[in-house]
Amino acid sequence: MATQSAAQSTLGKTFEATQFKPTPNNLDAFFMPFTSNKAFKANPRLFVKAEGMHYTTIEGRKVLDASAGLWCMNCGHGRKEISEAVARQIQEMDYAPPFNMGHPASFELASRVAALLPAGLDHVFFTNSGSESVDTALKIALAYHRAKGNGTRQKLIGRERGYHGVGFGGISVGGMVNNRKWFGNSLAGVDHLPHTYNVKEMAYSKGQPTWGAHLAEDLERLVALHDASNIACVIVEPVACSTGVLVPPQNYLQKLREICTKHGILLIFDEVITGFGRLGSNFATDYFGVKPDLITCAKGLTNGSIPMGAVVVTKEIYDTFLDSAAENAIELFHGYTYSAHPVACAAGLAALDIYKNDGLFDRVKDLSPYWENAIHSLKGTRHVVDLRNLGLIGAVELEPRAGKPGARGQEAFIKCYEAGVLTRVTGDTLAMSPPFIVEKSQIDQMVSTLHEVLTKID
Ligand code: PXG
Repeated sequence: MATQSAAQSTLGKTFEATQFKPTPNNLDAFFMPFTSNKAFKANPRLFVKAEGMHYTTIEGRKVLDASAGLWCMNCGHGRKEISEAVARQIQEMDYAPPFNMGHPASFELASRVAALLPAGLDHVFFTNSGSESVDTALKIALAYHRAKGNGTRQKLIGRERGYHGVGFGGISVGGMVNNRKWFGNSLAGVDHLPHTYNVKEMAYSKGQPTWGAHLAEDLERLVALHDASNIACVIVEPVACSTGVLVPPQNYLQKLREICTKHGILLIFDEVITGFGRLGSNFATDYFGVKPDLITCAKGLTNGSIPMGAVVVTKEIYDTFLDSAAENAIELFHGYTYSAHPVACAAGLAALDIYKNDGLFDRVKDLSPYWENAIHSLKGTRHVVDLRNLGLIGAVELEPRAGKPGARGQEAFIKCYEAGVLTRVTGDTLAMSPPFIVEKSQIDQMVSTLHEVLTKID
C-alpha cells in the first residue's frame, strides 16, 4: 500500500522521467493488449516523450523509432501542425453527432481521402480503427449484394496469415491461429485462400517475388466449391505486414482482381498499413495498379495521433445503397458514436497537409532503393534465413530456436530496444517500417544495431 500511495502522489505531479519508479503495484491495473503482462510488468519499457524519429524512455534514454509506433506515425512524432489543429478543433467544437447531423471537416476529409484514390473509389465511411474499418467493409459487402437482390452472396473469403484486426469479422477472415483459436467459432461461412509465402522459392527476394502468382488461382477452387452465387467478397492485405511482411508475388493481385471480376465477387484491399504512402504511392492500389472495390484504412490517416479509420467504396457501391433505399430512409444501418469525430477529422486534415506539403510519399519512393539495399545487407548475418522489403517496409526473418518458436525473435527485439532501436516482432520475424522522415544515417543505425544484436544473441 505504501508503494501505491507513493506512486499515486508521483503521478499527481508533472514528473521528471527519472523520478518515476515503476512498481508492480502501479502497473497492475492495466490489462495490456497483445503483450505478456507478466514479462512486461517484471521489466517495464515505458515511453514518456516522442519527437521526430525518436521516443524518450522513462529513464531518459532516446530510442530510434524503426516501426513508426505501430506502423502509424508516417510523418514522425510531435508534429505541431497536428497538435495545433487538434487543439483548435477541440476548443471550437469538441463533438458533433454523426447520425442525422454533420460538421464541415468530415465532408472535407472524405473528399481529400477520395482525391488520393483512383477515380471511382470515391465515397468514404469513417470509423475509429482498422478493426472497425474491416468489419464495416465486410458488412457493406454483404448489404451491397442483398441490395442488388443477390442476398445469397454471404461467404467471406480471407487468406491464411492475413491480419484484419480483432473484431469478430476481422479474426474470422484473418489467418492467425492465436488470434482465432481462443474465441470460439467466430463467423460462419468463411473460407481462406492460401498465404503467398514460400521460403524455398522466395528467400531473399528484393521487392516482389517472381514466384507465386498462381496462388491466386486458388480462388477458382473456392468458387468451384461454394459457387460464386454464395460468395460476397475477398479481403486481402496487398502486403501482409503483421505476419512477417509477406510481399505479394508479381501479378498475384492482378490475378485475384481478374477472378473476382469474372465471378462478381467484391475485392477488398485492407490498406490499414499500406495506405497513406508506405509504398511510396498514395495507396497500394496505385503501387500495384490493381483497383479493388473497397479499401480499408486507418493508422496513417491521422498520423496515428487520434484514433480514426475509414472505408472507401466505389461509386457503384454507394449508388446501389442510395438507389435501393426508400425515399428518406436510412441507406446503411451502421455507424459509430465517433464516426467522423471532429477532433479526428482535424488531425486527419492536418496529416494530409503534411504528406502533401513535405512531399513525404515521394520521399518514400526516393528512399526505397536505399532501404532495400540496407535490409539486404543483413544477408549472411547470424540467424538470418530471409530478408523481405517493399517501399519503406522491411523484415528480417530469423531461424527459430529448436522447440522454442518466437524466443529468438523476442530476445532480438528486446536487445534492439536496449541498444536504442524500436523494431516490431512477430514470431521470429523482426519488422521495420520507419516514419517517412527517416534519414539514411538512421537507416544505417537500424541495420547496424540489428547486425550487432544478432551477432551477440544465441
Ligand atoms: N488491418 C490491418 C492490415 C492491420 O495491419 C488492422 C487491420 C487493425 O487495426 P486496429 O487499428 O484495429 O489495430 C491492422 C492493424 C504489428 C501490428 O505489429 C499491426 C497492426 C496493429 C498492431 C500491431 O504487426 N495492424
